[in-house]
Amino acid sequence: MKLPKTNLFLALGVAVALAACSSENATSAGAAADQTAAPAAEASAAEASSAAPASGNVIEVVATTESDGTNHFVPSQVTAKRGDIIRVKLGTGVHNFHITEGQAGATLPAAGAFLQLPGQTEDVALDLPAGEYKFQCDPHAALGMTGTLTVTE
Ligand SMILES: [Cu+2]
Repeated sequence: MKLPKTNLFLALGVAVALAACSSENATSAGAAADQTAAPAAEASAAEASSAAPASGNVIEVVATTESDGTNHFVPSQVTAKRGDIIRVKLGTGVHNFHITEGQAGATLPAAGAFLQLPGQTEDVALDLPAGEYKFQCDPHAALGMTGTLTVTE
């Protein structure tokens, strides 16, 4: 029974390699459907959250607790176009994503549910007028788990 085990290792190796190549949002199975939208743009803009993607892009924001106990959104400064989607992904800890301030007259999305399983995601559609917004994790906002979102048309 060596062969099946070898095949499993090969399959895992391929999966890891694929995940590494598109680390922006390939790590959750739920992301698969949306990844075909703009793989090239994401590859070139990897880690560059300030690069404004085309409308409809998925922008991953990781909510995580570091080993030193601090809590962060990574990135904490996000630029997006109206119509884009923020995909909040849990690293470690328990966090939510809540846009608390923004353009006058904007209808802000409701506070997100708490993400508790590493890798769990929640999509937030940015049906918001251009402007500056603030987001936070509600239980950790006072500890600095906040961020800014710039929406462009
Ligand atoms: Cu939090």
